[in-house]
Amino acid sequence: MGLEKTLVLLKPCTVNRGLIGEIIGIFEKKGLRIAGMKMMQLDDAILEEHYAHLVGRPFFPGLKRSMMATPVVALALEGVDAIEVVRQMAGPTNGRKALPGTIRGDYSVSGQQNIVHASDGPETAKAELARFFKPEEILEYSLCTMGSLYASDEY
Ligand code: IDP
Ligand code: MG
Repeated sequence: MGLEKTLVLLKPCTVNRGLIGEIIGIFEKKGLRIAGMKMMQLDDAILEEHYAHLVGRPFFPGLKRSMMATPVVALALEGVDAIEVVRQMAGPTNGRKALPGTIRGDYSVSGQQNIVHASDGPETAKAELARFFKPEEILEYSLCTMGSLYASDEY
């Protein structure tokens, strides 16, 4: 337990479908703090690093194209256990398998065009936040609602 930060990318499918505000709103309503937020155009280099575990896969060129189709919105989200909380909110990779109630389950019918990227563990969260944000772009303010979001011994 403890406050953690995690990286979310709103993918180009989300930008194209006009869902930026709606998806950010889901994270806000959950009670996560937006510590960083920006739009950026991804390129080959950053995607080959970000999806290094998929570079050899046959779908990688298509995945890369889809991730460069428009800018993405990068979010640094903070909360207690935020890495796991956000992964659970995203749901499984394939939107057809993801349960209703998850972001992918509610907004995606695709194994690729699946609305969000979310860091999958503490090491990846750290590396991915550093990949997409300069240190000064992650802002350390505190929400005045903390006492309504958590019990005092939870954070
Ligand atoms: P994750 O996003 O749920 O962590 P990963 O396995 O890390 O899933 O894959 C990264 C992204 O690559 C997925 O979100 C999806 O957009 C894409 N992807 C994964 N597997 C496939 C596939 O079999 N076909 C097409 N795209 C895929
Ligand atoms: Mg992944």
